[in-house]
Amino acid sequence: MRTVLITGASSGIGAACAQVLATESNYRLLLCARRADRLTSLTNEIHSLHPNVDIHSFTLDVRDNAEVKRAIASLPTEWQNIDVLINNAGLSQGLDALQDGDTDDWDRMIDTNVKGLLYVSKTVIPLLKKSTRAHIINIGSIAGKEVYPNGNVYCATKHAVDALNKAMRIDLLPFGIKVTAINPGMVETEFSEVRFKGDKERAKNVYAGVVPLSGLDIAETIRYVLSLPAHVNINDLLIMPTAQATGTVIVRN
Ligand code: NDP
Ligand code: 8X3
Repeated sequence: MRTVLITGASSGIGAACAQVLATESNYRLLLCARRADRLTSLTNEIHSLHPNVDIHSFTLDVRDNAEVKRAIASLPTEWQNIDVLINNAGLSQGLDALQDGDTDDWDRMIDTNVKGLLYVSKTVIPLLKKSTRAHIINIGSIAGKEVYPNGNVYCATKHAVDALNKAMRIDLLPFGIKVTAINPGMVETEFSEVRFKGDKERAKNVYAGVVPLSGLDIAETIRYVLSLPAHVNINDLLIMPTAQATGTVIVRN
């Protein structure tokens, strides 16, 4: 049995990871995000399909280092044996040229995507070191592989995730902890609604005329990555909708 901690489990890719891993008999799920009501309904939904899956959820804002430390330290003893960390919590805010950007948006992205990922990793690594099948999955992005117009700070945060993934792979090697980056292209989740601050019409247009990836597509990939034998690790994986070649080269019907 492996215990998986998923950050940002209340929506999109994180919630899909919980749903997919719940279909296997060898995972216990530790789910966190800021929205408690979402975590409760996800837990109920999973339990209605898979009543035997062990789930523990807790609220967490990954930007708050003290809260991260407190939340992990106060997990019930039986949930302290974490084997897998999925660093998924993240967001984009705005899509403006750098010179027009909102510095509060920059802070939110850097604090969540970079500093939050670091705080959670630093706190959980001592627990992972005790596991014989430890694995960190970092959710990067195509935005961590290239820069697209107006993507500036979001792209910078995902380039940082790319660098941190490589750094973890090196620094955690002596402990046998696997480290994998999953870098998706366009995935239809609440991501664009968050980026455009609730403008549903603008968010919907991002996916107009294409079949984007779904959270489940990414979760199925993660299920595969986690299922590989102990001696095999996927370091870095770029996964795109068939209709998308790069961040901006997209064929729309
Ligand atoms: P969603 O907006 O659907 O989900 C984002 C999740 O992150 C939510 O569960 C949210 O929970 C959580 N989150 C945001 N801020 C915080 C915080 N401060 N503390 C804790 N949790 C937080 O988007 P996605 O599922 O698409 O995004 C998941 C990851 O995938 C992100 O890292 C994103 O950058 C990345 N990604 C997304 C792509 C896409 O096209 N959708 C493509 C490539 C990468 P809550 O609000 O309840 O805290
Ligand atoms: C999310 C995908 O293309 O908006 O990381 O950067 S994109």
